[in-house]
Parts: sequence; C-alpha cells; structure tokens
Amino acid sequence: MRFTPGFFLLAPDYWLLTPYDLMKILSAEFVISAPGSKQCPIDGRPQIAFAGRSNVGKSSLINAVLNRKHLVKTSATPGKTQLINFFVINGQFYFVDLPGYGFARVPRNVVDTWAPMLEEYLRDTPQLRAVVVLLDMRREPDERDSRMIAWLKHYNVPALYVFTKADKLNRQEFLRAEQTVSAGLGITERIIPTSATSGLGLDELRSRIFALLSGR
Ligand SMILES: Nc1nc2c(ncn2[C@@H]2O[C@H](COP(=O)(O)OP(=O)(O)OP(=O)(O)O)[C@@H](O)[C@H]2O)c(=O)[nH]1
Ligand SMILES: [Mg+2]
Repeated sequence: MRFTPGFFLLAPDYWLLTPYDLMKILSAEFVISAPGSKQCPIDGRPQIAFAGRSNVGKSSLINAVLNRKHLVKTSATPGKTQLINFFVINGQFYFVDLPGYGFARVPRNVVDTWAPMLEEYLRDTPQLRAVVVLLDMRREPDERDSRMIAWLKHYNVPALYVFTKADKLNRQEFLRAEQTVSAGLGITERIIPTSATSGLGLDELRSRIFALLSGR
C-alpha cells in the first residue's frame, strides 16, 4: 500500500491515493438507482452530486467528465433521470446523478416528488462533499434553480457552479447569458463554462472536483 503523508481519503478500507491517482479515472461503474435518500449507499465514501433542471445536461456532463460515452443514459426527452443514480469511481468515491428539477411533461405525481427527494438527500448525506449545480446557458434561471442554491446554503453543502451547452452560443450570447444568470441567481463565485460536446471546461471542472475530494 502506498502512503503519502498528509494526503488521504477518510475511507478506512480503501487504498490511499495520491493526487495524481485521483486525477485519473481508472474505473466508473453504475451502482444503484435509489428512489429516495433511504435507499442511497452509505459506506463512508465521499459523494459529488450533479443537480440541475431537466435536460440541462447532467448525465451528459458526468459521462464527459469521466470520459465515458454511455455510462449514464442521456436523452433528448426531459425528465429522463427521476431516480438518484449512483456511480462509483475508482472504487473510491461516488458521482451522483440527481433527478432533474420538475419538468411539465412528466406525470404530475412524478413532478411532485422531486423537491422533497432532493432536499432529503442534501439534508441526510454527510458524505456529500459538493453539489455541481448545472445551469443551461440558453435558459433564464428560475425559482427551481434558486431553491436548490438556497438549500445548499441552508444545509452547508459546497456548490460548484457550471454552465452547460456553451458550444451552442456565440461570444456575444455567451457574455450576455453569463451576466443574466449570475445576476438572476446572485452567484458571485465562478461559473465554469462547459460543453459535453466540445470538451470545454472539463479539465477545470475535474480539477475542482478532485480538489474538493482531497479536502483542499
Ligand atoms: N450541444 C450540446 N448538447 C448537449 C450538451 N450536453 C447535453 N446536451 C444534450 O441535451 C440533452 C439532454 O442531456 P442530458 O444529459 O440527458 O440531460 P439531463 O440533465 O441528464 O436530463 P434529465 O435526466 O432529463 O434531467 C441531450 O439531447 C444531450 O445530447 C452539450 O454540452 N452541448
Ligand atoms: Mg439525466
């Protein structure tokens, strides 16, 4: 077993990893689709969750960050992910694909479950290191985005803000969207522009995630 003083994950029965090891995606496997926080795996491994409105590109971004084409199912039909989906990475930590915030075209009873389900997960998951909050550059933010951000503050969960689908905008639209969204949601932190299609921003997002996982 390797040991790097001062750097390890607090998971007792796993290999101790150096920052270099963590940066490499050696394995990524689907674990479970949980219908609620009570069914989520609890084993001490840290979790990084991805949240955002239906169709914002959560599943696509997870695949892109992990360099896997089809690990997470994506869909042009919004509302595809309605369960909390867990993926274990390098056997060390979880990526969690959260259900998209309500979308009008999924049945009413399904829409109604998203808010309590997400809030419960944020409240009851001490292993949650951060939530990557995805914002679509082409859409005005709405109260569902605000609510997620308010929950994160309330439950003291660090947020990493990301713009998705940046490839769909030209420079001018990009600058305008950047202003509208950050002002609309009162975000003063950096919002990382990303594209699952072109790969823009993925390295920056990976290194921010790995820094959070290693406690830096
Ligand atoms: N051009 C472009 N399209 C994208 C990008 N990311 C996602 N998409 C498309 O947007 C649609 C929705 O992507 P998903 O990743 O399934 O979105 P999601 O947020 O997981 O959606 P739900 O599971 O329904 O909440 C799909 O048609 C993707 O191909 C991107 O960076 N660029
Ligand atoms: Mg999805």
